[in-house]
Amino acid sequence: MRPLIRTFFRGVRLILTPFMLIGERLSRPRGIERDPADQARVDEQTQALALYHFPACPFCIKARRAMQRLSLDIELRNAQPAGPWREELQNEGGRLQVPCLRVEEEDGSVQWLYESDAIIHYLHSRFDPEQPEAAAPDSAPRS
Ligand SMILES: N[C@@H](CCC(=O)N[C@@H](CS)C(=O)NCC(=O)O)C(=O)O
Repeated sequence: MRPLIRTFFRGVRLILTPFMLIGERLSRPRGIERDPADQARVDEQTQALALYHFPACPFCIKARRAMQRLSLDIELRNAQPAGPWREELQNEGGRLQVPCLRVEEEDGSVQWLYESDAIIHYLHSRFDPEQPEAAAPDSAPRS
């Protein structure tokens, strides 16, 4: 019975994927504009970040939209197909759930931040020029 249910949901996801991706593209928010020096500084900082995601996961779309709104160039790592990103997320992050933001700190340590709301909160607290002193995210990154 379980394989049948899994196949059913996989089929539903397969059918919905193109619609969700088209919807995301059509409703892409306008990113904030920074002066070039500020944007370069932000781009340098976001090199230490990577978002593990599934293309058609609604929680991932929410996180990607926040990145677009904040004009953040964060590497996307598709954890859907069996492959290195999926394994890395499971083994190093601790669970196979997306979205998950990998944060490499200046001292080389790595934090794995799960939960779309916590990720969005973290990105705003770090990169939203209108919210520079926002409180820490509810779900702290896991080392
Ligand atoms: N509360 C979580 C929900 C995330 C979630 O349910 N993600 C699903 C994909 S949409 C997932 O990772 N499922 C694991 C799997 O499909 O293997 C959030 O807001 O980030």
